[in-house]
Amino acid sequence: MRHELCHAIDTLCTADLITARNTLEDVGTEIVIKNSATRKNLADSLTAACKRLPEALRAISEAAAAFDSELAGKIEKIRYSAYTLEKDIVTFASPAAKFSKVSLYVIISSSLPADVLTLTQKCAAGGADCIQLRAKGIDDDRLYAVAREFVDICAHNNVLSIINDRADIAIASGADGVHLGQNDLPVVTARKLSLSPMIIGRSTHTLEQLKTACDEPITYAALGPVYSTGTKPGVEAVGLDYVADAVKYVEGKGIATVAIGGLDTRNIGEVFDLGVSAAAVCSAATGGCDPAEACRALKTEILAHKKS
Ligand code: 3NM
Repeated sequence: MRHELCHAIDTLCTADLITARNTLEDVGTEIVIKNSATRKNLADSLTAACKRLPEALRAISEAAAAFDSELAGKIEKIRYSAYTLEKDIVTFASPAAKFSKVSLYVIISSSLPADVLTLTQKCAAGGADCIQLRAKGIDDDRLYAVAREFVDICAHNNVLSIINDRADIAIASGADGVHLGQNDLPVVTARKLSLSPMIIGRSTHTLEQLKTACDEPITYAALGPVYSTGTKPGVEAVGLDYVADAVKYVEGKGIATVAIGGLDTRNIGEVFDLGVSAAAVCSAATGGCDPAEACRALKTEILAHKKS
């Protein structure tokens, strides 16, 4: 945008602009607006800068309109890009904004790099909004290598990438976030490790756990297993009642809810009817011979039930 702006104003004579300056008699230099320069944090500074940019561009285009309508038009175009730039920056900086687009969250539960990468590609093609790499019992060097490729594929397909359990691998591989189980790192500690804001999800199986999780800086709470599932054997199902109670509890807290466990095309609509933000699915998405088609079918069902 800076280059576009420089190019657009090439036709103006810089010497004329500088000699037209009158800082000494500028009435504006004496004005002090209370609290105008108070910024509590960098986010405040960003907001102020993002507001000032379009204002400045508007002033330039209004002035240019008096003598060069083509130049005014070019500046207006740059002003519109400034609004999109602000949106992109805020979205990037806010894990919640990023995660708000997620409805189909696929878990790839495999330690075989070839499987992980082809499944990632297929699920992304089928409409997964977010994919989690759940590779247990694999050495760190191999996990890191597969995580990097996994993150790359997700990024190319505009899909969010999450690493299960391991905040260190998530940060090192540049993933969008980490999913932490009840016995993993505290959320605050994981946040401290990361220089940029990351998505952090926490597993919860009871209202007690959910209440604790909501006091931590999480992006989403996973609620499950809704139904008993072979992917997590021996864990008692929490059922739809927990999902309903959890959705109510989380309301207004700015935290997303992700139903998980035993979900497939026949029952995935039920959790969306209760108001969850997303559903996480492993076997129903990746267990058959056509994961892309399975994801498409799940997504169709979700869109028929998801509340806006
Ligand atoms: N976590 P599927 S349930 C990995 O309740 C996982 O925290 C759960 O796989 C939890 O879609 C679950 O095949 C398994 O049932 C999800």
